[in-house]
Formats: sequence, structure tokens, C-alpha cells
Amino acid sequence: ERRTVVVVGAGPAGLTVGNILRAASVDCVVLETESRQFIETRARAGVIEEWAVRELARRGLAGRLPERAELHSTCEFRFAGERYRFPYAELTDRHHYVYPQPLLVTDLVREYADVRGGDIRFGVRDVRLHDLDTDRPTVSYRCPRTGERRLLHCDFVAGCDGARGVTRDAIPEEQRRTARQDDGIAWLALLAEVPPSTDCVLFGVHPRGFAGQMPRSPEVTRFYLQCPPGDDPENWPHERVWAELRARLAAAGAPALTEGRLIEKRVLDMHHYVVEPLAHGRLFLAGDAGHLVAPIAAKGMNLALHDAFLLGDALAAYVTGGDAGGLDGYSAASLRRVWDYQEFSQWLSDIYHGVASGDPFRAGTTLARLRRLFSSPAAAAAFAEQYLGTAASY
Ligand code: RFL
Repeated sequence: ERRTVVVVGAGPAGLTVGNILRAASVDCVVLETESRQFIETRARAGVIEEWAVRELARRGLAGRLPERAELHSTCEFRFAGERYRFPYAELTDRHHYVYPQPLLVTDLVREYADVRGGDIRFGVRDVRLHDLDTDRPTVSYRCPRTGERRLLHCDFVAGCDGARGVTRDAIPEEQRRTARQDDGIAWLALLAEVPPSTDCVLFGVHPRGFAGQMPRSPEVTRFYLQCPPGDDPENWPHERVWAELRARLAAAGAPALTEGRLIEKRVLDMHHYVVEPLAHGRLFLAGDAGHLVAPIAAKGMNLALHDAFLLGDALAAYVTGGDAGGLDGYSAASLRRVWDYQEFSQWLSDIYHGVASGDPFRAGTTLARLRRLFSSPAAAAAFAEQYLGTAASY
């Protein structure tokens, strides 16, 4: 079987690449290990930056987002017992869109498979890449029903299989560099069946540890609690979770938290990596497959979309017009935004975790940084710009 492009992984990155290729009439197939139902309900990210929404809309990929996303214009910090509203939209004229990842993935699958007639194979097993440094690479996988191995001949492979995928490892170790950072911190990521207690994102910077509230919908809210790395979610029964959220998000005049059933509880280690370069022969990595940023600054899905726009356009330009410029420049263009967002996430991680570090000197400088956001217009403008994401190039 022959396809021009094989896309491995049907997350936001892979589905966006697939859609761009379909729009350009480039023959492709998307391979996904999970089922359609699973990917359409996997709860993860929720924040999409305005430039990414605009770019999705321009390509006819915004789906139901314009009707269903919530537009956010403010976030709130809580520290030293007080609330500090940060009206970023007033400073930048830009917003955050809150649109849960499963809804985005559902829209993208529907557009790719049902509207644009794209080929997508769910439940594939044991995906392997071969002959990437020739101009005739192949991808093989085991068919879920028969167990038999299938071979796809192609011109290009888009590695969009996320942090636990296999495409990254197809680049020989001596030809890639992986930069890693481990913050030595974890977050208990929670989903609760409650409306948010405040209409915006909350960041609690507290001596007991960071706590966050991220609204997802009128019915479901995400919360985060800093915890020791490797902690067991079973150590966090219902009562302890709510008591800790109440303590860490306490502030004068703040409305009480709406408490309710917890429907997801998992521990995420705050670690990050970047693979360089993001290309090897005919393989191009996009999204979490090439770089992971912990959900500290809500950047991961935005980076996945940025990669997908660049890579989809570059592949289409090469296949339809022989223009290799986009593919040659893909890795460098992606990595500029990746490193910019990694740097911001590190900066924010220092703020979130500094007060609870046990080091009084670091706690003092952390509070100074926080106060500066609310006393220096220059500091506020710089924070707002990075929080909302670089608009340049898209
Ligand atoms: P994905 O979404 O992980 O998709 C990869 C797909 O590939 C499949 N797969 C394979 N398919 C074929 N062969 C293989 N060998 C395969 N191995 C895996 C997987 O099943 C999957 O369907 O990667 P992609 O497309 O790069 O998208 C990245 C984003 O999903 C990720 O960065 C965000 O979810 C990160 N993130 C957040 N990002 C934001 O921008 N804003 C947020 O508010 C935000 N919150 C979050 C987050 C991630 C979280 N978790 C669980 C890590 C909150 C959480 C809790």
C-alpha cells in the first residue's frame, strides 16, 4: 500500500496535519493506537491561545469552537492572604479561549474523517518506522483485528504520537540531542464535577504549595495541587483534596469554593524535554512527540498546533509545488516558539513553587516578583505578552 504521508498519532498535532494535507489534496493516512471514542473523551488541556484559534478558523478547522468556547480576559493570583486580579486582555487586547481538548479532538476527527473523507486507522498495534534516511521510507503496524503486519510505503512520516510515542526513538541517538529539565515537583491534577468558584483561572501561591483552578465548562472544573513527585493519588481522599484547596486558595473576600465529586485524580511530574532537531531524513516530529512542557503555563496544546500548521503547510508546499523551503526550515521555526514557551514555563514554575520551597530567601524573591506584576506596568505587560503567547508569525 502507498501513501504520500503517514501521520502517526491522532492528537491535536496529527489531526491538524491530516486536515491540512486533505485540504491540499495530499494523499495521507493517520495511524492511532487508541479507539475513536477514547481520543474523543480524553480530558487534558483546555486553553487555546488567540492566534491558534484564528489560524484554526482560517483553515476551516475551528468546528464548534466559536459557539462553545469561553473567552477569558482575566486571571487571579492569590498570595499572602489577598486576591490580585490580572486583566491581561486590557493590557494586550488579546484573550484566552477555554475549549476542552476532547472537544477540539472531536471536531478535528469529524472534519478529517467524516467531512474531508480522510483515512484514519484506530487501534493499530506495534507501529514501526523503517528506511527514514532514504526517499522511500515505510511504516508498518499490526492490524487490530487480524494481528497481521501491514506495510505502508510513503514519502514522508509525520511523528505526532505524543510523549509516549515511538517515532522519536526512530531518530538514531547520535543524531539527536534531548535537553531535559525536571523541576523535582509534581501536581495532583483533578477534575471535579462543579462549576468554577470564580469566573477565571486562579493561581494560589501558598507556603503549603501551589494550587490552581482552571475552569473547563459550567459543569466541570480542573484543579491542581502541588504534591511530592511520585505521590500516589490514593493519598488524596476527597476530604483532604478539598481542605487543601480551601487552605491554599484562601484570600480575603474570595467566594467559597464549590465542592463536589472528583472524577479524575492523577499525579503529573513537572518535567520537560526538547528534541533537537525535530527532523531526521523523511521523518518530522510535531507536538509532544518532539517536546514536552508540563502544564504549568498551559502551552502544550498550543505548541502542538503551531507545529502542525508549520508542518502541514510545509508538506503540502513540497508535495504540490516542489517547494522544500518549509520542510528545510521546519525544525528551526518550531523550536523558536518551543524554547520561548519553555523559558516562560520555567519562570512561572519558579513563581508557583518558590514560596513553598522551604528556602526563605527564595520565598522572599518569589513574593517580590509577584508584587512587581501588580506595581510595575512594564512587568505586567511583559507577563501578559508571554502568558497569552507570541502572536508573531501566526
Ligand atoms: P497527544 O495529544 O498526546 O496525541 C498523541 C496521539 O498519538 C497516539 N499514540 C500513537 N499512535 C500511533 N502509534 C503509536 N505508537 C502511538 N503512541 C501514541 C496517542 O494515543 C494520542 O492519541 O499529542 P499532541 O497531538 O502532540 O498534543 C499535545 C497535547 O495533547 C498536550 O501538549 C496537552 O494536552 C498538554 N496540556 C495542556 N496544553 C495546553 O496547551 N493547555 C492546557 O491547559 C493543558 N493542560 C495538558 C493539560 C496536559 C495534561 N496532561 C494529562 C499531561 C493538562 C493535563 C492534565
